[in-house]
Amino acid sequence: AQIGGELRRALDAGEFRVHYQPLMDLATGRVVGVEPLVRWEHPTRGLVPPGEFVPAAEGTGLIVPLGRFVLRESCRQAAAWLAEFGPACMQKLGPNVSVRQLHDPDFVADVRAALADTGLPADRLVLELTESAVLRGPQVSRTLHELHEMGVRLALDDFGTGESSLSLLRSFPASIIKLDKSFVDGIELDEMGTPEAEARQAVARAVIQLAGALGLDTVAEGIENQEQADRLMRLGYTLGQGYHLARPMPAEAMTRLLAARA
Ligand code: G
Ligand code: G
Ligand code: MN
Ligand code: NA
Repeated sequence: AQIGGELRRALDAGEFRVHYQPLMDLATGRVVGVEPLVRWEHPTRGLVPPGEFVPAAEGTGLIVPLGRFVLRESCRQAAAWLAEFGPACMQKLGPNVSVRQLHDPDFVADVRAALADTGLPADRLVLELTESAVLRGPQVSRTLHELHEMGVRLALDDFGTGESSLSLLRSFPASIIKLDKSFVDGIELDEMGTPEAEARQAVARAVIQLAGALGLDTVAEGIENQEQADRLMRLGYTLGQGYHLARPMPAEAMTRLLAARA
């Protein structure tokens, strides 16, 4: 209960910041989009990572206004980058959306207003949803279809970790699959011939084949070294994200990266 009050106060006090991690073309290193990630600039604790407060914000419902803030701020920033650096570097703005936000009756209107007010074209926005968030019945399904009709795209985040990834894709209007980091970890170690590494590679291969068959784009997450990037490219992945490519960073640092790599 205490963190609930703290988060409300922090939101009113303007203590949340949006950092950005680039999505990159693995072959060229060019930026093709960004994932906004919220941070809490706490007056005494310093920069607090989302893992330490997003679950609490989801539990109390504060994720609804907090998510609205992240959406607006990142749409505004992406529109500015789009104007300055051109469409190739800002193909995807991928904010994370919690199930609580999808259940908020104002969510579709909030997205529409954020786009209208910032001038970001709808086709740049790719909402990142997890499988568990999407598997929540007719209300969520209607919301997703309304967003889809607006021209907003949807990405399935952490793909492969859910209960029913395959059947989900039949009913869900996704445009992008994000291969979960757990399948990228150790993917470069197949020369050792361990069953675990072979299984990860088999999943990564199956996901790219599935995406190809369904006409979806893929992004490989959590790439931490060049060997992983090389292996993923050999499997057919063209886009990636991870500490090896770039860590999440403040907007000003992202502007400098875009100036160099757009
Ligand atoms: O940076 P870190 O690994 O602590 O992030 C933990 C989790 O917080 C990740 O799963 C990420 O998707 C989530 N997260 C980061 N920013 C946001 C946000 O703006 N909204 C929501 N709902 N989740 C976020
Ligand atoms: O759940 P989601 O996929 O949105 O999680 C995004 C989180 O993953 C962010 O908090 C981001 O900081 C983190 N992340 C991004 N790239 C890497 C990476 O290469 N390694 C690790 N360990 N975490 C990463
Ligand atoms: Mn994400
Ligand atoms: Na992700």
